[in-house]
Amino acid sequence: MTIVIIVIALVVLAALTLIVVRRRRNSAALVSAPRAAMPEVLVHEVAERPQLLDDVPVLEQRLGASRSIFDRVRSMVGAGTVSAEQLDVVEEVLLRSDVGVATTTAVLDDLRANGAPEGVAHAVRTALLGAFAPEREVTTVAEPGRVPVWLFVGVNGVGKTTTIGKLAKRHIDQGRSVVLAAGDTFRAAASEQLQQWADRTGADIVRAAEGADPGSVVHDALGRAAARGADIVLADTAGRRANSTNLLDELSKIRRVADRAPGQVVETFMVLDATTGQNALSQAREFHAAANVTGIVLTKLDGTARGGIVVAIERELGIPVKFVGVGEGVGDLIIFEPRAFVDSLLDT
Ligand SMILES: Nc1nc2c(ncn2[C@@H]2O[C@H](COP(=O)(O)OP(=O)(O)OP(=O)(O)O)[C@@H](O)[C@H]2O)c(=O)[nH]1
Ligand SMILES: [Mg+2]
Repeated sequence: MTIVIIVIALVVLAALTLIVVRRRRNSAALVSAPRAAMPEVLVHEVAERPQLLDDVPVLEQRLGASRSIFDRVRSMVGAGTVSAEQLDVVEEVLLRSDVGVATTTAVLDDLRANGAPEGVAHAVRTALLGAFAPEREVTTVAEPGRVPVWLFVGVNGVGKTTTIGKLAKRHIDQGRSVVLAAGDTFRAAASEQLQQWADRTGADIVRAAEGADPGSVVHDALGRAAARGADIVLADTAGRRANSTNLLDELSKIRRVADRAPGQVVETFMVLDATTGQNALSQAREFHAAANVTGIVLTKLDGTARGGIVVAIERELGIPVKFVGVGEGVGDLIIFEPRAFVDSLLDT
């Protein structure tokens, strides 16, 4: 009898031990479960990062010819007094880069007077930075009850319509509803091109037949935007020669219409093609007079452009560059920041 009791007790003990051991294993498995899952999460993140970098253009990688023009300044060694040969190289590089004579002279004067305590590239970088206005704002709000309008002007082929497409995407990504006004009624293909951007970005669009009055298209777009409570109207205009008085008068008229309630023009962007160099400056002067430009969009900085034109525009016209185009894709637009721009040319 005693033996039977001992055997039963041993069996119960063995069973209890087994249960406890199993429980421990299970709880160990629970604790280690998240650890086991972590590598998957990490792999996922690592896989996505390169894509993100592809999507967000990095100015330095997109500057094309602009950065290589500054190679000889970036590679200058030594600090302190700047030699005559170094001054010659800086002068040649700055003129080639399109910063213009006024800025080049100012930078050379600065180097002669103050030397380059932290190296020539650093001194040129600081001098160029001084050409830019310290602040630049992009306005997206109008007076209460009015719809903000961004108007885009410029000569043929500079990138107005493409820039509008890129900006529509940006506004929509930021939660704004957008109405595009196809104010380029010169060619049927122009409003078709804007329609494609509307389809691609999910923006609303108002367009009219070829030859229609551009002012009335803008007027209709404002009506639609007001009725739908849209957040912003982006108005395209036909490319026009900067020296044609009639075309510039027409532009002033479009601007007046766009600025009448329920609309309010909060930004007039002059779009300039960076590859046209100093020509862009003379265009800018003509348009500024007709359209009261509030900001520049400088496109095609990714190609053969010599980026110094950005500096010349700001210094000689006093109009801030607000966006730069660095490619044909919808994401290829960068909010312009002088420091990042100058760094991308001159940082070693
Ligand atoms: N590489 C490059 N190409 C650009 C950029 N912006 C525009 N383009 C190209 O430039 C060409 C002209 O662009 P559009 O947007 O049609 O120019 P537009 O000013 O509207 O031209 P018009 O309506 O004829 O006056 C197109 O092939 C665009 O893809 C840019 O930042 N970089
Ligand atoms: Mg166009």
